[in-house]
Amino acid sequence: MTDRPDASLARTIARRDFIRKAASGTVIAAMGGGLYALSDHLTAEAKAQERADGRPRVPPGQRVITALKPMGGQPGDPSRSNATIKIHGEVENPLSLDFRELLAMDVVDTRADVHCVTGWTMLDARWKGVRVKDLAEKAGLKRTARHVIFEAAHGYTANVRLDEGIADDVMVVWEHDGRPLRRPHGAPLRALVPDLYFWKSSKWLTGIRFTRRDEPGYWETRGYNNHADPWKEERYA
Ligand SMILES: Nc1nc2c(c(=O)[nH]1)N[C@H]1C(S)=C(S)[C@@H](COP(=O)(O)O)O[C@H]1N2
Ligand SMILES: [Mo]
Repeated sequence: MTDRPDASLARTIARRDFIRKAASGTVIAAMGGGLYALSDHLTAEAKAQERADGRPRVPPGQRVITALKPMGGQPGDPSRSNATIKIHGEVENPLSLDFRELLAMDVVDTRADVHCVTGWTMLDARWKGVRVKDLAEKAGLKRTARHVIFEAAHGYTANVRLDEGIADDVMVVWEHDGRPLRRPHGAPLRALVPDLYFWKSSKWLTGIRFTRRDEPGYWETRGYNNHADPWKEERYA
């Protein structure tokens, strides 16, 4: 095996994998340019589960996928040493934190399910990072703040209502499943807003801006729902 199989070998491997997964009751779907494995077994199993908040584990219209898929976007600089994240807007003390300063905060290692609007759900993904709530507190969030804008490289933004943006499980993360985020998944830093469709989780995160007024972001101004609650299937505007 070489590190970089050529395209035909990659196709052969993908095909073998396809046959193996098909035989085991798992289907592969092509979406967003890539192949990925949807598991009917896992979907059925998880559909019977309930979350602590009483909602079903799998939101309506979703199927369970076995590994996080890179869904694209325009990457920023992946290096940790160049990374800074601005906490600004409706705060008393705007901050610009580098990677070391993030590591010095209360670092959380947790699990969260994520739900992509294209129909896949990834269960139990592991994430390491800091809570947005803690960042907001450190910067001195003003009472005038009503919305959170997750700002990313090349002008990508995603808007989240303040109460949902500073919920306990909303984070800035740099590790997924025990490894540094890979570049397609937003290295070095991405937002994680697990209970809204995954487009709200800006990759290549550069800032968190608190605002008085709502500011629909990249997908929200392109036909997608402003709120994006997977349990209400708020997919489109
Ligand atoms: N900066 C940035 N962040 C982004 C996007 C993007 O295009 N640019 N795409 C979003 C969408 S539509 C999804 S589904 C998730 C996908 O994350 P993943 O590629 O790690 O699966 O990232 C979100 N974050
Ligand atoms: Mo997406």
